Parts: sequence; structure tokens; C-alpha cells
Amino acid sequence: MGGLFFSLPLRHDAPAMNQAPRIERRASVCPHDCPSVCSLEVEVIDGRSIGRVHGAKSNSYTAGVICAKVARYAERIHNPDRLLHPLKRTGPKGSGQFERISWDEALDIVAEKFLEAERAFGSESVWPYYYAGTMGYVMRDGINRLRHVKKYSGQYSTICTAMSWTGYVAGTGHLRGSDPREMAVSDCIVIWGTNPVHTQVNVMTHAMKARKERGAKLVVIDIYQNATMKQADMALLVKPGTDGALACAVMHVLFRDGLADRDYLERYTDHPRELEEHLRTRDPAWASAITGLSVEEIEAFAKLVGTTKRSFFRLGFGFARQRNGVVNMHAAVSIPTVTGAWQYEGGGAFHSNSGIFHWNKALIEGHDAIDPAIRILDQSQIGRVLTGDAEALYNGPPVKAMLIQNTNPVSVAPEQELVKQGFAREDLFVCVHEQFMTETALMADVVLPATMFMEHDDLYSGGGHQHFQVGPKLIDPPGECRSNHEVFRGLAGRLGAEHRGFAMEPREIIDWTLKNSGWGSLENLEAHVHFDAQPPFEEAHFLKGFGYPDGKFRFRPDWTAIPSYNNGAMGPWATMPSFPDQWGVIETATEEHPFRLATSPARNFLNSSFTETPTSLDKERRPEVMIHPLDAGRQGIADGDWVKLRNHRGEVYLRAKLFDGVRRGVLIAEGIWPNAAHPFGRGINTLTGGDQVAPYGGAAFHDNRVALEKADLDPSLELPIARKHRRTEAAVG
Ligand SMILES: Nc1nc2c(c(=O)[nH]1)N[C@H]1C(S)=C(S)[C@@H](COP(=O)(O)OP(=O)(O)OC[C@H]3O[C@@H](n4cnc5c(=O)[nH]c(N)nc54)[C@H](O)[C@@H]3O)O[C@H]1N2
Ligand SMILES: Nc1nc2c(c(=O)[nH]1)N[C@H]1C(S)=C(S)[C@@H](COP(=O)(O)OP(=O)(O)OC[C@H]3O[C@@H](n4cnc5c(=O)[nH]c(N)nc54)[C@H](O)[C@@H]3O)O[C@H]1N2
Ligand code: SF4
Ligand SMILES: [Mo]
Repeated sequence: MGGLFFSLPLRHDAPAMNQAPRIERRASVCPHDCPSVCSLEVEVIDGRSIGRVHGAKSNSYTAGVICAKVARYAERIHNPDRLLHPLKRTGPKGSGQFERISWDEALDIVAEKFLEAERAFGSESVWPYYYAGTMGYVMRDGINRLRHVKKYSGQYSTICTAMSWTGYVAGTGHLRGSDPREMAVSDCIVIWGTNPVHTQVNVMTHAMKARKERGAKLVVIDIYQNATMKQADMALLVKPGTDGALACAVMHVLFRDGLADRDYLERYTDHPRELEEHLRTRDPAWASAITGLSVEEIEAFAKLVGTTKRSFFRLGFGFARQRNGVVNMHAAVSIPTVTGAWQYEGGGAFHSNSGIFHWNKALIEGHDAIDPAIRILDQSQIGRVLTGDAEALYNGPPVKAMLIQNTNPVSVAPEQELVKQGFAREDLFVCVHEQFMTETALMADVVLPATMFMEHDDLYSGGGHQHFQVGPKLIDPPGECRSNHEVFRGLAGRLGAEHRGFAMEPREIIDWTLKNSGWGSLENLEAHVHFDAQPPFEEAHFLKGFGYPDGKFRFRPDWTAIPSYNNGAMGPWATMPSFPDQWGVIETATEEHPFRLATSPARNFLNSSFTETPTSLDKERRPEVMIHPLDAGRQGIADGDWVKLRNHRGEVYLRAKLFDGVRRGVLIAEGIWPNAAHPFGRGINTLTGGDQVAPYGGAAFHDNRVALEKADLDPSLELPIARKHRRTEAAVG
């Protein structure tokens, strides 16, 4: 491994009159919340601005390929709508009326409000809230240092990974798996509940290589014919939340037809014979009735993975965003364990490598200041927390003041009606540190302008691969933008928060973190550009045993004691099945709410990011919901009509898109569009729930029962797309 450091000026086409710009190609790494964490080569023009962004060929996972939205990053970093100066609210909350103030004044206000809340309601009434808008460790997680030192309420980060990680680790005991580059030497790649063509394009690079070079079969399991399924050799279109049934029937066939590796099972797993017995009644006919697949499809899939030793299960986040998602993830990772595929190169399973880096975040997060008595509030329940739900507050004080970084909860969090009510509270002080005037920033009292990744130094590691890398500061930020670290610092001084981390520069923190995690030093890392931390084959494939004391994979996990993600059991954990099964806790359709809605990711947005770039908006066009033509016809809905989706949480308007690649009774709304792109400013998360998924929480974004009806809105109504986040009520009239 290793790579080149591209600092030689490369000449591009010279403009006709002026001197040719000086273009350097500099190494960087994509900071966005995407498992691909691509290694980048950025064209830096005259040391001041950014040109094209390329995928690094020197990184064996990125392999020179990145997504289109980051290739055109100049559109985001040099966007005229970027926040450039601190702002103070002058009109009512959400009015968008702000005035420019100085950084000193802004930080003084925030500090004063935090101290005031602390005096009146205790330190837990301040809630720093953040997420993965940047995946850089210094900038993303440094907020926890301030929180620990000041004893502010903590955040239990459930919104994304709580279900999928738990389900996977329940079986394997470790958050790691077969080297994802091994997909290229696999004979069968099962892409399950992820849409990599949209969400992590590099999976396709390696999978397609196997297909081209070895004739590998590509199986895609999803609930609609998404962009990835269009490329599949075997497309399994299941009903939402039924993957547990499919996995059980597959394993039933494997045992029934002698395709289970019994020697492997005896050696490496906890209860193989009980599992076989348990599966005896879970046959393909049983699963067919649940999943909607035919018996033949299930038999064919089971036979394929049972007879192809090098079968690679690439398990995504999406199918775990169902209320039974943890059980389904665990059931899926049980399949390569029954076949023994883990033993072969190109075989086994992969979900995330986040466990291989063993980062020591003590300095970044200020672990020496942790007080275990301080409550930790559930990120996904922000709507309930801010509206005073006693259970969500652990019967503690209300939240009175917040600092929000790298996340846009007014758009992305479930139970949007509650979230909006919370942010509208006059007695809640909110400071949002952002790159754009997001819908959360619009609700703030103080808005601070943030740097982007090429404007500060940070350290990143890949969840979907095995490299880590530093993304250095390449250009100066525009206006008065400051990094997250500078904000912690500025506030720490004013709040009397003492910690050596606040006095250190990001590069010093990175160096300390590398050294204390066993990964050399900053100097060494920069000399290599990126470092390949892939564990040895035997470890990645669990050939020395799985991550439990007896080394055995758990077919029957103790759901209250899964390593790595645990804030105490929550949700309906007590009724979880012991062995893989179809667990009946999803929001099944009812007469009143006869459809099942999933909110899958759009290709040109990344969560709520890139909804501010013109090309992404043009490509996604408008918020739409995919409806089977027969379902639409029954209700007199034509393609392009306005429709209303409604459930007990609220209602949302979008355009109908008739599509026979969804099952009847299933609706798909790709997003996340700004709320303001929908009539009445109600975004898709108005419909999603914040109830905690068992056993450790999380939001079931793809598991919603809804009613569908044709909406009585002017058919020619086109909303001014939310580029400037204009208020839509006026537009709708
Ligand atoms: N372009 C783009 N890229 C992104 C993102 C984005 O919004 N846009 N988001 C980023 C983030 S934060 C994350 S966590 C990752 C997530 O990336 P993924 O792992 O791909 O997960 P999801 O995006 O939640 O959903 C993936 C697929 O799961 C399907 N699905 C939903 N329910 C079920 C089910 O019950 N069974 C099955 N089999 N499939 C189901 C959805 O239809 C969707 O096609 O992507 C990252 N990359
Ligand atoms: N309906 C529905 N809702 C979902 C999902 C879904 O599939 N469907 N997916 C969920 C998932 S998996 C996730 S992870 C969440 C993610 O939701 P968010 O956390 O909101 O995700 P992002 O859009 O990635 O980032 C949020 C913000 O971070 C800002 N930002 C980026 N870098 C920096 C920085 O260095 N400093 C500061 N101060 N700000 C920065 C960006 O400008 C952006 O506005 O959404 C969840 N919501
Ligand atoms: S694929 Fe993901 S990691 Fe790679 S450039 Fe695009 S958003 Fe960034
Ligand atoms: Mo996520």
C-alpha cells in the first residue's frame, strides 16, 4: 500500500488571455457520512479554490472511483449560499430574520445562555447535539469533550447504526468482516438491503469486477427495483421487513439439502442442531407467504449460495431500518455461517469495519472528564426530548439550551411535527454551527458559519473499507467561517471548561490519537497518504474464532448483552425471538393505513446535504413517491399528480411516480428532500416514528404504515425548490 503525494503543479488548458491558472493535485478524503470514505485527489487552483475532485487510484478500495456529487464539489464549497458570518435572530423563530454580529458577540451570547440554563436547571439542561455531517474525528466528536467537562447531557447516537451494527455483532461478536475488496474474487455477491449505486458506489466497482472477470453472480435483495437491483442477475424483491423469513427459509433449505457445513458449524457456532430443529417449520412455502417471493425464487437463491462456497454477503443498513431489523440483520449474517462461506477468500459477510481501528478517542472526547451519572438522551427522540416527554428526558430537567453541529434534525429526525414544536419553543436557546442556512439553522437564535473539510485538518477512517487518512486544510475558508474545534475552544474559555484538548491544534490531536491507537504518527501517515489497516485473513474471516469468549458465532444471542452498542435494553426487547425468525413488530398495513412506506436514499443527495447544490436539485427534480400503477389506478392517481400520505404522525404531500418496480401496497419516497420542497413545509420525516427499536434503539425510517390519497392541490403548482429554503406556506397559498 502507500501512495504518492501529488504536489506537482499540473498544467491544464490555458485560458485564452490570462496566465494559466496553477493547478495542484492534492490528496484529501471525503468527509461525508458514507461508508465509502473515498480517498480523493483535489485540483487546487492557484492555492485558493477547488476544481474537479477525483477518486484516488492509489487507494485500493476507492480505486479511482467516486460519486458524481463529490466530483463536482466546487459547487458545494464555492456555493453562493454558504454562511459566512455569525448571525443573531431578530425576528420570530424560523422567520429567517437575522442580523450579522461578530464572533465575540456570538460566542458571548451562547456562553451566557448556557451558563444561565446551568444555573437555573442544572448542567443537564444543556444538550450538545451533533452527528456525522463530517466524519472527521476531531471536528465530529470533539463536542463530547466540552460536554464531559461541563457535565452537559450526553447523546446516545441511534439515528443510523444502532440496529444494523447490533444485529451483525449479535452473531459475530465483532464489527468487522471479510475484506470488502474480496468481492472482486467472489463467485456470488449478495447485496442485501443496501443500494450502493446511490449510497456507496465503490461496492459496485469490486462486485462488477468479479462479474466481469469470473462470471460471478450478483444477487440483490431489496423492497423496490432500485438502481442496484437493475444490475442484478438475481433480483429478490421482498416485502418490507420480511428478510428474517427469507433468511430462515434459505437456511432451512441448506440443512434440508445437505448444503450446511456441519463440521464448520460444530466447531464455530453455538447451537447448530437447535437452529436446524428450529428451522424445520420455516420452509420456502412459509417464507413465500410472508416475503411475497415465490417458492422457486427462494429455492434458487438457497441453492446458489449453498453451492457457491465463495459467496460474499454485503449487508447494508437499509433493511435494518425496520422495527425487526436487528433480528433480520442477524438472520442474514447467519447464512454464510451455515454454509461455512467464511472460510473462503471471497466468501463470508461484511457490514462495517468500524471495529477494526480501535481508535483511542480519550483526548478528542475528554474521557478523563466523564461523569457516568450524567444522563444520555436518545438522539432519535429529539422531538420527544424537546417537547418535554418525561420518559425521553429520563425524568430529568428540560433541555433549555443546545449547540448543534453537523446535523440537520428539523429535516432528518423522525417525528418531525414534534421536532418542529420543540424548536419553536420560546424558552429553548439554540445555537447552530453550519455551512448553510439549513432548516435547523433557520430555527436557531445564533447561527455560526462553519468550515468545510478542505478548509480544516482532520482524520478519517472508512466504515466500508479498511483505510484511514488525514484530510488536510487545502484552502482558506470564505468569510469568517470557523471549524468546529475553534468553536469548542471559543466556548470552553467562556464557560470555564478546562481541558488540555482545547489548547491543542487539530494536527496535534490527530498525532496523539494515532500514537495512542497504535497507528504510528501523523508524520508517518502523511508520508503514506493513507494507511491500510486490514486485519489478517484469519481474523477478518473469524477463523481464529468469533468475538465471544468461546469463539463461537451466536445463532441464539443474548439480546441484552451484545457487545459494542449498548445503552441498556430498550424497545420491545423482551419479545425478541431467540433464534433467527420473522419477528412481528413492524408497522403492518391496516385497513386505515393500507400502504407500507420506505424513505430510501436519493442518489444525488446525501441525507440532507447536497440539497443546496443546483446540479443535485436538477437531477432529483422534485419529491416523488413511487406507486405501483395498479394501486394508483384504483385511486384515480395519474403519474405526476399530487398525492397525500397520511398516518397517525402527520401528513405529507408529494408527486406520484407510477412504477411497476415496487410491489403492490409498497411506497418508496427517495430523499431526504428539504421540508420546504413539500407543500406546507412538511417533510417526509413527518411520517416516520421515534419509538425505540429493540434492543438498543434506533429509528425505523423504512417502516411506516400510511394511507395514500390523491391530493386536492393545483396540478400546475411547482414549489420554488428549497434552494434558499424559502418558506412554502406562501407558495401554496
Ligand atoms: N446518495 C446517497 N448516499 C448516501 C446517503 C444518502 O442519503 N444518499 N446516506 C448515507 C448514510 S448516512 C448511510 S447510513 C448510508 C446508508 O446506505 P444503505 O446501506 O444503502 O442503507 P439505506 O440507505 O437505509 O437503504 C438501502 C436500501 O434498503 C432498502 N430497504 C428498506 N427496507 C428494506 C427491507 O425491509 N428489506 C430489504 N431487503 N431492503 C430494504 C431501501 O429500499 C434501500 O434501497 O448511505 C450513505 N450514502
Ligand atoms: N426519512 C429518512 N430520514 C433519515 C434517513 C433515511 O434514510 N430516511 N437516514 C438517517 C441517517 S442514516 C442519518 S445518518 C441521518 C443523517 O442526517 P444529518 O446528520 O442531518 O446528515 P448530513 O446531511 O450528512 O449532515 C448534516 C449537516 O452537517 C453539516 N456539516 C458538514 N460538515 C460540517 C462541519 O465540519 N461542521 C459543521 N458545523 N457542520 C457540518 C452539513 O452542512 C449538513 O447540513 O439522517 C437520518 N434520516
Ligand atoms: S461515494 Fe461516498 S465517500 Fe465517496 S465521494 Fe461519494 S459521498 Fe464521498
Ligand atoms: Mo446514516
